[in-house]
Amino acid sequence: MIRNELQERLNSWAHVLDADGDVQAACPHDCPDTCAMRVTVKDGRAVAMHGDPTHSLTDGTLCTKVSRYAERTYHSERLQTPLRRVGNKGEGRFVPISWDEAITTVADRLAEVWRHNPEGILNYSYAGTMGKVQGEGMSGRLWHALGSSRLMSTICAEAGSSGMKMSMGASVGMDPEAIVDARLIILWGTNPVTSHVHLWAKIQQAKRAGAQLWAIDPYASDSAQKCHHHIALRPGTDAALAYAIAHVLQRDGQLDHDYLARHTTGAEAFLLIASEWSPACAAAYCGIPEAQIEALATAYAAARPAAIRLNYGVQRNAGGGDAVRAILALPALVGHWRHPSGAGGAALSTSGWVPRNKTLERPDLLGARNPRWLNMSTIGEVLTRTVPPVEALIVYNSNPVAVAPDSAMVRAGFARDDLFTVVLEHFQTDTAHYADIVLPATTQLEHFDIHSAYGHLHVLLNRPAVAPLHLARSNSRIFRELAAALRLRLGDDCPALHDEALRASDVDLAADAFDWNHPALSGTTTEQLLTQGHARLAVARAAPFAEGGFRTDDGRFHFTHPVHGAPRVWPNRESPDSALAQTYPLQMISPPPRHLLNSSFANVASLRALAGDSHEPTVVLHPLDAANRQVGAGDTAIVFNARGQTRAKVVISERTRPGLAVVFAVFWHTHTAGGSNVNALTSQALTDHGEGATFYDCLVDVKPG
Ligand SMILES: Nc1nc2c(c(=O)[nH]1)N[C@H]1C(S)=C(S)[C@@H](COP(=O)(O)OP(=O)(O)OC[C@H]3O[C@@H](n4cnc5c(=O)[nH]c(N)nc54)[C@H](O)[C@@H]3O)O[C@H]1N2
Ligand SMILES: Nc1nc2c(c(=O)[nH]1)N[C@H]1C(S)=C(S)[C@@H](COP(=O)(O)OP(=O)(O)OC[C@H]3O[C@@H](n4cnc5c(=O)[nH]c(N)nc54)[C@H](O)[C@@H]3O)O[C@H]1N2
Ligand SMILES: [Mo]
Repeated sequence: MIRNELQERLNSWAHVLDADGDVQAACPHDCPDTCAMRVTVKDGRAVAMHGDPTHSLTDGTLCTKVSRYAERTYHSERLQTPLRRVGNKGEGRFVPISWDEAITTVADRLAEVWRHNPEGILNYSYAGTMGKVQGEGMSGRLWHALGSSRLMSTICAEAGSSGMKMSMGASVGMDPEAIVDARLIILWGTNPVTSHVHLWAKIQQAKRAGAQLWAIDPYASDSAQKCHHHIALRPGTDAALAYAIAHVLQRDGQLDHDYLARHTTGAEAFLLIASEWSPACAAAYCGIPEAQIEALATAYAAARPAAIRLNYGVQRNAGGGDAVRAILALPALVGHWRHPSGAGGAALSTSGWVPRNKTLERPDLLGARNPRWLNMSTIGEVLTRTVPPVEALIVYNSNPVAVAPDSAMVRAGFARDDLFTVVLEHFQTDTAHYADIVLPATTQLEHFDIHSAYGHLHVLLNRPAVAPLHLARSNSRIFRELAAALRLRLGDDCPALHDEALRASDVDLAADAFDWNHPALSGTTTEQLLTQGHARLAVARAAPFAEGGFRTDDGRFHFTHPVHGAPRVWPNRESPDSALAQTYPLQMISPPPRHLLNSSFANVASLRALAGDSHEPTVVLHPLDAANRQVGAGDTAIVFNARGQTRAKVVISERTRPGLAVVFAVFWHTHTAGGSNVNALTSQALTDHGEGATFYDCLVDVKPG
């Protein structure tokens, strides 16, 4: 489609508000499912949200959280006006100011910092919305024009995506929806009942048709409890388990030698290591029965097609990237990718299938400048130790004070008096408490956007259903206005600020989000997107790698890497075998509860009223560990280590292993008794690949509170 027509058609999407009736929208949240939604509007007010029945994965239903999105939008605590801090940082005392004063204050300060050190400016943003327009569309252009410090977006998925890139060349794999046809499904470090319930519906469909379900998870998660088999390994030992499965496949003559020879490289080196990981050896290391490894390997070789759904829970520890590489090796060893249904292989992220336009954020505006990179997973260290220091921080689409590891250091950084902090938000979050200026942002019901997904192969549009509430402005508008204000102040010294890219409308940004000439967005796909608001990319569902064709340079699956060799079995940084375990003997993981979305929704009363892990912070302990510490069910306990502590209500259950504490996350600090959530305990250590966060690599102890 020619660009003018595309823009015109997108324009009609962005600007028509149905007075009464249903408005087509997309769920903005950081979840693999990215649902197509319908918003019922009455008298200019959104009154109900529904899943779109025409979208194959959404299939007419929304999760419990997002069906409350209108409650969140019309929440009495929504930020209404720009605010200026009058109290101490972190205290939460602010006064309302006008937008003029807010933009002037922010632009003056950014210009002042820029004049002596452009790298003194840093953005902190993640996937509060996954939309291309309200995400980094306009903001990315501004940071590139200014040449400010660049943020490494590592807090969630970078270890796994690096591992996937090393093995397969990109974040590609099975179409997750193809899983309905699998005969055996392994849920490896993922809890879809909680974290992407629409895929769970497809898995259930496969189960009803006779598929055998296995969960590999240290905790008997809601999903693991619904599987036929559950392997409750010690956290961070997945690579050893994968090697032991490979050991059995090799020993029992189950390798697909033809596939290995034609479509892979490095199998010999991988299999040599596997030969050392006998089931007995791995069983001892992983803390599981040897018979489970034998049974899983045998079933995995026999079932056709067999699918592995691995997700990010598996890679939040020291060896996360190599664990993903070792797991991805399994379908290549037995040729599961060959199955014509497309239900054989592995699915982590689908983002590599999306024909993204890599110039949306206009990195070319940097010219010859090469600003430093700073890692969001170590924001505590970045703000307290980096030289020259970060002097201005602009936070949007994220709540780092609550979600980043090692809260004490994060808070010390945000509390710096010489740091100027701006927070664009819906609510007065833990992070907004530390802002100098708070700017009220629109929600997905109030702005336009375009989306792709990381757990399915569709693209979606989001039409604003209602006008912005109060004085809220969209991220894209705020960054456009800031760019204009900075152009006035710095234009002659920073020519990139004059670029047209900084005047782009939301529709221009949407038109720049994808490569519309790519075959995956063929004419009919784009037409469908523009008429029904969502469309499946024209990517073959069936067996993308049956004949190789991986995204690596040579099209082969890579068992080894030229620099890093074969995947290693890394001990956790905070391993139960380490000296630290003498003082803090429990391993702690902090996965998501069902009705919160990272730290979003933590302030929605009707969700918090539901019983269970989203009601209040809890710590799940094995009966033996609880008895040893004299804590009883329902007591408040203190979970602690050298970095800090948090209070949580004790749940005693055999759903966890002896030696493993499970604390569901992420509640706001301000909602937690004692004022510190679980990230007071987590560390800023990084993963083997991708410099990702290691939230689930953490030793603690528990005492009565
Ligand atoms: N309801 C809800 N949904 C969400 C989110 C949310 O907060 N709430 N967050 C969204 C985001 S940002 C993401 S990244 C995804 C995350 O969703 P998933 O990728 O499913 O990952 P997690 O929920 O982090 O962890 C899944 C499981 O991994 C297990 N696990 C922990 N450590 C290990 C280990 O070492 N090995 C193995 N095998 N398993 C381990 C945990 O016990 C947990 O049950 O979910 C998204 N969806
Ligand atoms: N202990 C522990 N910590 C974790 C995790 C864990 O499993 N355990 N999970 C980690 C993972 S996987 C992730 S991805 C991170 C997620 O961490 P974040 O990306 O920070 O996600 P949220 O906590 O949901 O915060 C998103 C914020 O963006 C705001 N927001 C939403 N839409 C908009 C918008 O359009 N404009 C503006 N300006 N703001 C908006 C929301 O109000 C919300 O406060 O947390 C990590 N932290
Ligand atoms: Mo995430």
